[in-house]
Amino acid sequence: MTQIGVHCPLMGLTLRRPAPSPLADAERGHVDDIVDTDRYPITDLDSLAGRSLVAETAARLEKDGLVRLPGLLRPSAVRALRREMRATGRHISCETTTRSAYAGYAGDESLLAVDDPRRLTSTWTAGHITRDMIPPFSVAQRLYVSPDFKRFIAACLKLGRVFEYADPLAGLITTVIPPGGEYGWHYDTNRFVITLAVDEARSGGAFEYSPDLRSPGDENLEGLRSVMTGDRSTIKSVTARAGDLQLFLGRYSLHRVTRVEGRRPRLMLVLSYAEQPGIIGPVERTRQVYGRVTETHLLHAEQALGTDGLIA
Ligand SMILES: O=C(O)CCC(=O)C(=O)O
Repeated sequence: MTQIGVHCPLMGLTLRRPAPSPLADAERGHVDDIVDTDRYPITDLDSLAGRSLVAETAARLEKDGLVRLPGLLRPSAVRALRREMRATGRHISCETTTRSAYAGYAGDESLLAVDDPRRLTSTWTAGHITRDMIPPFSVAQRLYVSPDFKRFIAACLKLGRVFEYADPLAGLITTVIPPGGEYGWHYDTNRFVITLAVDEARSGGAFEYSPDLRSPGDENLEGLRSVMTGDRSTIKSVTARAGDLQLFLGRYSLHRVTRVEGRRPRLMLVLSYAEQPGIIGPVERTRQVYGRVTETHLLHAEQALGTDGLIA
């Protein structure tokens, strides 16, 4: 560990203490100490190795809807992240709910036929460490805001640029699935999501998905029914190890996390970026997912209303 000398004039001494950790910095934040840049040269995307990393990652993502980069995080960063998240995880509670596959189903469910697959639900038992609980010296914040990391993600998705969420809670969260818990079948509202495994389950806790079960203009409700009633013929399964990064196109592929076995919670860092800046989640959904909201959410909702209280 690097030490720095701090002169203490009262005692006439120079005290030694560890150099402060770098802080998250969206302008210059370097990540060479936390990302294995020898294996994954994300800080030098113009190099031959950088270009081939992006080309290969983008091609696998396009073909399979999912790509995993094993050991992207250096072991020392994995240990630090695990320590941080285990300590913060003590402040959250895990709730059990049953939900359909559609996080934002806008229609009136009671109008659906009794056997409509959109009524099918699965069980969720999980808690969330939200962005406001993660300190700026954490490996998680440093990676999330890093300009190099964002450039890498944008390049793999063939986007000009990606933006952090402006939402104080979402954008950067750790999903905590306790022993016996699971994350039910669902589609994401975002086109893509990035996950980084912090603590894997001793057994269970696999990520399962049915690639491209739906597509633009084709909801494939019969496919949804099959998967949610136990048909495994289209299912693929991956188990990430701590330090592995995964890019996943979750809007079209139904997915879930299977029951966590053993005594250790499964911790997964979820890094969400948007294609436009300024994204803030709606109040109702934020309350539903995280159990609370911030003033930013409330103000954002107020601003969407005219002064007469009607939708602008
Ligand atoms: O924890 C995971 O592996 C994936 C979580 C997930 O499905 C999601 O964030 O949409």
